[in-house]
Amino acid sequence: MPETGKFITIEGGEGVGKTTNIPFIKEFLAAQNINVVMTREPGGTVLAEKIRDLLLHNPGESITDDAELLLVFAARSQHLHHVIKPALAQGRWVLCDRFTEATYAYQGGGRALPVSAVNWLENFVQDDLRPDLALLLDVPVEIGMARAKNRGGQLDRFESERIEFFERVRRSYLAQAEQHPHRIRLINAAQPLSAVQNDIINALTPLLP
Ligand code: T5A
Repeated sequence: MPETGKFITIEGGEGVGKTTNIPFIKEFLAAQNINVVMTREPGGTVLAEKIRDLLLHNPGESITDDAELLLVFAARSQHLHHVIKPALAQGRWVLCDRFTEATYAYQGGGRALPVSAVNWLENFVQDDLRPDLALLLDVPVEIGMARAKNRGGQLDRFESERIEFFERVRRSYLAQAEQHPHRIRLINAAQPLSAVQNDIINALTPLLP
């Protein structure tokens, strides 16, 4: 039986630099001879990508907060079953752009749904599977929003929320990092990119074989 792979996630509010840093992480791990499966949430399978599309773009009717939470976990169940668990079982590492910490932040914090509901669904869908390491990129909300807007393109359903929503998202992320310091690493993403990437390497190094 191969050793189980490591499950790494990258988290943070809008425009913190997740997309920018994912190729860097992949290259860093490849240089250590670690073969990484890259994926994202919501998404990662055919059905989960369809759910992502419903969540990020207006599906023609308003989505209730409860339906949003359940759709996120429906997509996650597919993703875990078809992609994440098989890869980990083969000893491969998985690098996922967002995971359940985002649900605590966006649905629990942003939408103010009961954290107990998120927690129940997390246990139901994931059993005891949790990321080995969540890299939490943090910047003040105004900086992240400005970066996301400067990048151009249309804002999606979440990006169109008010600033208070993103303040609640950020508070939830910071509270999670305080609660789970052993598996959520807080990284100051307002630093120059080279300093952010140095912090990412320092967080990943203890997991290397
Ligand atoms: N969602 C997701 C939920 O509500 N619940 C859930 O459970 C899950 C899993 C998905 C949406 O779904 C929601 C949350 C999200 O709203 P997404 O695909 O993850 O969305 O995309 P976004 O969060 O919208 O990510 P963005 O693409 O907006 O931001 P990134 O990827 O964090 O930022 P990035 O890398 O594109 O960088 C933005 C700009 O900043 C620059 C970059 O060059 C780029 O121009 N930049 C820096 N500039 C200066 N200094 C640095 N250190 C920089 N780093 C990056």
